[in-house]
Amino acid sequence: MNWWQESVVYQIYPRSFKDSNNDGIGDLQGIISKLDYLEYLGIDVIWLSPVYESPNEDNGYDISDYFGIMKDFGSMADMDELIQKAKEHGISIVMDFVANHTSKEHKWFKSALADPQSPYRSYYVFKPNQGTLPSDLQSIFLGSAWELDKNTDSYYLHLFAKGQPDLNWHNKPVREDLYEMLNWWLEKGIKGFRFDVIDLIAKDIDHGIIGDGPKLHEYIQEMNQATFAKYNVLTVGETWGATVEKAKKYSNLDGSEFSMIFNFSHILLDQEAGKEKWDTIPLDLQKLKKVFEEQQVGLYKEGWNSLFWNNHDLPRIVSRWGNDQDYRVESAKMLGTLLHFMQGTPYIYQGEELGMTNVKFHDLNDYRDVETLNMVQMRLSKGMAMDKIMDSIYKIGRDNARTPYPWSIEAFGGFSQVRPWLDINPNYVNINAKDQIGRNNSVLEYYRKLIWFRRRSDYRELIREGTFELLYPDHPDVFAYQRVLDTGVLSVYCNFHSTPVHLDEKVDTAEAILSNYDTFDNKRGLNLRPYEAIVFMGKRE
Ligand code: TEU
Ligand code: CA
Repeated sequence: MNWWQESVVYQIYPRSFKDSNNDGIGDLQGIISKLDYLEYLGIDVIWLSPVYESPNEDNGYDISDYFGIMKDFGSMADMDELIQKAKEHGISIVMDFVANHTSKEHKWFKSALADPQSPYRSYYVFKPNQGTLPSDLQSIFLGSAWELDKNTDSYYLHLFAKGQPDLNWHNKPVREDLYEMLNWWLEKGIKGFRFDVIDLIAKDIDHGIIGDGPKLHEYIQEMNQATFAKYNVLTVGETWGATVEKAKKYSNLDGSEFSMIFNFSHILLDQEAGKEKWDTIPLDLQKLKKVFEEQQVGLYKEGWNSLFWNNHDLPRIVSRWGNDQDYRVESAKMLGTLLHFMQGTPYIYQGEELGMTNVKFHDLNDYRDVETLNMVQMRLSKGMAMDKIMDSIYKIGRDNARTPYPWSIEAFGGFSQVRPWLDINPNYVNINAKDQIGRNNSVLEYYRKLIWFRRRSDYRELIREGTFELLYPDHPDVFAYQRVLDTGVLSVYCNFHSTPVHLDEKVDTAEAILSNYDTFDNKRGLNLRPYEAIVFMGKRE
């Protein structure tokens, strides 16, 4: 067994977690001050979104110095202190490795722009200006993926924002420099990396290949050997387009690539293939069941899953697929239950454990995300009405996930004493950590149980190793499954909707080990109330 197969990861978006010096921006000392809380929650790994030096065009996902800490967040001494103190709390730090692109402020890119003869020219993807754009390739953040540099009269490639020029991984010195950086951090005691958009690094623009370039796995294996293979660490690749077959390769149990990947196939089900993410469609529960079944069964003994509903790019799950009005607490717990009893390593995104919701700012000026602001410009220029645009931001915009963490009912949620860089969700007066810590039926205390089940309970082997069998595959409201091992069986029943459900099953409430309601309604069978989740031990008939 690998240690990370029994871990629960907690993702921190440092800008929004805790501000220690009251400048409105979360920082490393803020995180250090909350390590007791994280230990109480029971997680053992922090995935830290980027804290490197960055001009923040994309909030740290545009790195200008991989060996430095962003001043907003503190210093390298603070980072060393975080690594050390986290360790004392039994928590490992996994860093974010963003190397599909750098910032345009990185010294490599500056040198490439300043001098066409610079060796750093070939670190990036340039095309001479021949009067038109090199191609009609679009940036993932909308608009052309090519930007003209007037000085050298050439275009450079940026698959994301203009300030995020793409690196050319086909150039060996690029890879070697990046590996050096990885090793430097590993030597510091980092316990792993999350690899940002790793499926894009081997792009072959001249042949129209963006994702999954022919050399992708060669590079990942090379990087593995040159860096983290020597350490017992957790590595997770962010792969938007991974099928089960691809996932097997990326997370091969022989250790040749990553520990696991972030596979988005479940979370993209409310988006239409080939359409912009902003045009969402309703979730089809049958499809959701099918996708999870494919992953759970397909990767069994062949690879390893990560389990997630949220991250810093996704809207809050309780608003997305739960019910954040009448059943916020129930649906937050149900969604957590559904995920945490599957095989894989669960990831909790900050605030998910409180049942945090999406936010609605009425003034566009209160939004910060570059992706959102680009989209607004694009759609306005196409004549789309502002209220329709705002609706799509409310649904799927990334700032939903990025509002500051609500610690208490104090001003600004106790996140800071000044107005934060992005406003706090006004519902912090009802949804905050202080209110939920130690309160028996809070979402937070429920998440503590979920974590305990995986990490410390007698069920942990079953949760880690059991097979997955979907129950009621065609039921329109129920998502249920069994985990089976020769030592036992766990059955998880979730009502995914607000319609009460009756299942014709014998129920022995003595076998129930977890439920998101205080009482059972087991008259004449198994009755699931709105968003009810129950976990039984023992085989179901
Ligand atoms: O995200 C990859 C990515 O493709 C997303 O930008 C995605 O398309 C978008 O968020 C959907 O809304 C990673 C990081 O997680 C993200 O924060 C960065 O902006 C992006 O890479 C560029 O580094
Ligand atoms: Ca601060």
